[in-house]
Formats: sequence, structure tokens, C-alpha cells
Amino acid sequence: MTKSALQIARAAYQPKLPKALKGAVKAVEGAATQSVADQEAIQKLFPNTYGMPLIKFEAGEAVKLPAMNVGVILSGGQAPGGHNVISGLFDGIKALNPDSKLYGFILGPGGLVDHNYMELTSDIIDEYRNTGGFDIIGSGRTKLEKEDQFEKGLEILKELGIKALVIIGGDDSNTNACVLAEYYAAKKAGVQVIGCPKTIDGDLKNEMIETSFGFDTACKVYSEVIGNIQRDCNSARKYWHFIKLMGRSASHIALECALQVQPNVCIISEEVEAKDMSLDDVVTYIAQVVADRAAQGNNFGTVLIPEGLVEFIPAMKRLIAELNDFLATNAEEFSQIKKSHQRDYIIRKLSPENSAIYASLPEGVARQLTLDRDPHGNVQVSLIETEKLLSEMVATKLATWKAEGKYVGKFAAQHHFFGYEGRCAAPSNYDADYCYSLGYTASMLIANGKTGYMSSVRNTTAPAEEWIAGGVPITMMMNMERRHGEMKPVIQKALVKLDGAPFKTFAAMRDQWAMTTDYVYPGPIQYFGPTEVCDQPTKTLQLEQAK
Ligand code: FBP
Repeated sequence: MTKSALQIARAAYQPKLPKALKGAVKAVEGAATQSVADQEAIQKLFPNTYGMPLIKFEAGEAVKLPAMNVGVILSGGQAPGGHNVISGLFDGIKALNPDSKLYGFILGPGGLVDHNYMELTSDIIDEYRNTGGFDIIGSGRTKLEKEDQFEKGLEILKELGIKALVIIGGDDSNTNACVLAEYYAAKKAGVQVIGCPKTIDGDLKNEMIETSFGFDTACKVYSEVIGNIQRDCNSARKYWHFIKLMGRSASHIALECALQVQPNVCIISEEVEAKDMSLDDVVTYIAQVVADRAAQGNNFGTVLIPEGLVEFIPAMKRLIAELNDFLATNAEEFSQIKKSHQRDYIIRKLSPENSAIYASLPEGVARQLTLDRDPHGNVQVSLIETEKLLSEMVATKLATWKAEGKYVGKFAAQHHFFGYEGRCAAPSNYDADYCYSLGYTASMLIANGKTGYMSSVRNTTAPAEEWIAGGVPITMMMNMERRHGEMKPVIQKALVKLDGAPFKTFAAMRDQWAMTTDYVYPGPIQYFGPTEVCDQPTKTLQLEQAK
């Protein structure tokens, strides 16, 4: 395998560990826990894994432990640092007993069900230390939720003598990890299940989980390129750049990038919903900033848009729901309509409110809403080109204002979508250290016989020495939510809090950033050099943790 110079130099990096994990550890149990909501219902569903205490690791006496076999799964979207979770886990189980073995299940949870696995030896692990990506064993989105899958999994776990399974995933994968832990505990199957908090989206966090891994690196990569665009934009002074950012429903990525680069506009979906803003309200807000800047002779700027925005505009949500229902029941008739007549057909069939909104959408977006559907027949909102939708609607509004004499400028737009380019970047020092510690902590939870826990590393805005490693019962993060028409126990998704410090900081500055062209250019992630350049956590985390 040919390697870049950076990859070779980076392979030698030794991730930092919290002080307590540097030698033998003991698990200190805290108080019993409760789920964040719906305690009675969750307790009933998880009789064996509910209410367990928080765990904190402290320096302890060395004990000789028998060798243990452990399995690991990467689940869902890639996030920088996954390989370091695995190398931390590997080093942890080897430190406990050099004869311990680690097995990786191939291409996500499906590998467990299909008995597709490989042993991860030290040669393999060494190839992947401090690298981005999930390619060591691959990832997948198979949901582990049915009993026959749990049973198929148990067959191979027994065959390989695996004592514990570590599932590295987002909120849904960790919810499923907990269901699996409960199932194996109830059966006394002798297999522990531990989760690790992964997702660039940043929406798996709570009191005990400060951040999901990958968020730090992904936001730094996006902020680097947005910064570059802003410099280009401020050099040519002729384009408005509409930049959509990945992140699914939550706007954490857009908000963090805004805090890093100080754009002219950043839309936060959670605020749009809270203020019950219409699509026209969002468009008017952006157009007003464009017009105000134009009045000062500045016909350029940047607009950050979170991927999930459309789902947070209540009127769009209603339109999409009606379209989903209508097209599900009239699929046959719709397929017979000539392409050039489909738009008019939909306009005639929808309720007056939704019909008016649909008619106001640019042609391309209107088509996307009727064409791109997922296997459940729903519109795939992540495929909607919101950046083009907004810029086209802003252009139309500005044309009207121009005719009315309210706007005197030029408007030319460029469009970007940043997502995949940040998901597999080489992990920042923060993610490299955090992930390695999460993996190492998982090995200690296993050694202490724990199941149904998520690996937790806290106090991460302090130097790594002072980080606090332990475990949090996954049931503690759960509540009941309606999913596909049924009430289900799920880990509560963390959306942007409008009363939280990151949003409040942004909101206090955005009017100034809109007008003054106060761009920040963060530059590329640095791995070697002064600590203030290489080791800064995200602004979100720094603001959230500021005492
Ligand atoms: P996870 O929630 O599994 O971590 O995935 C995150 C994500 O990158 C989202 O931001 C994005 O909407 C989605 O994955 C894209 O999914 P896919 O990789 O299947 O295209």
C-alpha cells in the first residue's frame, strides 16, 4: 500500500490517554441512574440493564485477567477516528492479557448476522492507527433490531468465544446495542455489549457524553474549505456562495462552522422551527442581507445551510407529508403522466395550502420532491438541493425588489455541498486522542463485566491527562418516541439548544457578521506544531463546557 508522507509520519503518533487509564484501573460505581424520560416504560423494557450506576475509572491495583475475545462493529456513516477507537480497544485488551483477541465484523452489523468477520492482528491495526475512514473492516447501515438477527449473531459470537461486542455507532446503533445487551443479559448468553458514540453530526451528546467522535475533525475540514471560499469570495467580490453542510436533522455542524468562519448568513433549522418560519421567511431573511450588503457596494457573501433545513420548516413538512401519502396511493396514475405535465398534475391534486407552496418552488426542487424516494416511499430530504432552492428563491425575490426600486445590486450565486469530504479525513489530534481513549475505556468496561454501557470520556476541553474515563448506562439516555407509528425506546437525539451558549454566541454576532465581512480563515487541520494550533477542541465544546 503506497502511503503519503503525512500518513507515514502520523502512524508514529501516540494518542494521549487520561491519567487514570495509563496503568491498572479500578471501576468506581456512582449513583444508580434513571432514563431521561419515560422511566417506567424504559425500565419495563430493560429489566436487566435499567438503573445501573455510572462508572468512573481510577488508578487501581494490577490484577491478572484471563485472555478475552472481543468483537467490534462499525455502524452507519463514517466519522474520523473510528480506526483509533479500534486501536485503543485492541491495545486495551492486549494490556489486560496479551493473548486476548479482537475480531472485526465486516461491513457493519450485517457482518455479525452473516458471520462475516476477520481477526484484527497487530500488523493490521498498525496499518490503520491515526488514519481516517472505516476501511479497516468497513461499515454498514443494517439495523440490528430483530430477535433472529440477535440469535444469528450469538451463534458466531459463541463459535469465536467472544465475551463482548463493541458497537461503534450513532444514536440508533447505540439504541440497538442496548436492546442487544438486554436480550443477551436476559438470556444469560454470556456476551456483553458496549457502545461508543460516533457521528460527525454531533447529535449524540448529553450530560455524560460531551461529544460524538468525528464532529471535531469534520467541522474543521468544512471550516477550512468554507474559509478558503470566503477568501476567494472576498477577493473577486462577485459571488454569493450558498453552502449546504451535512448533519442530518441537527444543525450542530452548520453552527460550529459558523462560529469558526463568521459567515454573512447561517440558517439554524432548530430556530426556523421554533419561530415557525415559512420558506418565504427564510428567503426574505437571506435576501435582506444580500440587499443590505449591496447597498454598501458588497455584492458577495456566504450563506451556510444545514442539510435538514427543509424538514424544519413546518409548511414544507406538511407538504412533504401530503406528497408522501398522495404518491404512495396514486403511484400508478402518477407514473402515466407525461414528465412535462407532472408539476401541474401535482398542483391540481394537493390541498390548497400545499398546492400553493409546491407551485412556488423552483422547477428542479419540485421535481426532486416527487422523484427521489427512499425504500419506504418517503422523499429523501437529504437529496434536496436546498442550497439551489434558496439561492433561486432569493434571486426571484431580489428581482421583485429591484423592480420596486428596493434593491440595487448584482446577484450571482455559486453552490456547494460539503459532507463526504469531511467524514474520512485523518482525525485531528482531538479526535485521535478522544477515540483512542473511548476504545481503551471500552476494553476496561468489558474487563469489569459491564454490559449495556456506552464508553464515556469527559472533561475533554482540559489536557488529556485530566480527562475522565468511565461508562454510562445507555438506558440513561433513552426516552420513548413514535417511530413508524409505534412507540419505541430510543436515545434522545440532541438538537441545537437555542438557550445554549454556542447558539447564543452566534446569535449575538450574526448581524455584525452579516454586514462587516469579518471572515475567519481557519486553514487546514494541523497535526504537528504549537498546541493552540493543533489541539483546540470545537468552539461548540469550548462554549458548552465553559464554567
Ligand atoms: P450517521 O448518523 O450514521 O453517523 O451518518 C451521518 C451522515 O454523514 C449524515 O450527516 C448524512 O445525512 C448521512 O450520514 C449520509 O448517509 P449515507 O452515507 O448513507 O449517504
